[in-house]
Amino acid sequence: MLKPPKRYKVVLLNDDYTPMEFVVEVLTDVFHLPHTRAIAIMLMVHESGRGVCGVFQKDIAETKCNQVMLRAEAAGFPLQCLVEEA
Ligand code: NFA
Repeated sequence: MLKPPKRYKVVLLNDDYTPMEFVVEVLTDVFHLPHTRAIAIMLMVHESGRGVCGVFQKDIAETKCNQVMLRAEAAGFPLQCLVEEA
């Protein structure tokens, strides 16, 4: 029997240095979220310390997580994200 693939959350972590606008831009670009949704997730991460950007199959979750980290690193911000089993 074919079993459904496991699902993985991409979790964004808060920090004190990454600008809010940069986080919103990354969320809209990498996760193709509408601007309002990206703002809501950014604020949730800012206020609670972490937030889920989306749930995907493993390879897609890892690719998106890498894209977030690469963009943050290229811009010189300490934004972090991680993948965990949903
Ligand atoms: N806490 C950051 C600030 O005050 C904003 C931020 C939100 C950073 C979500 C990382 C994730 N500039």
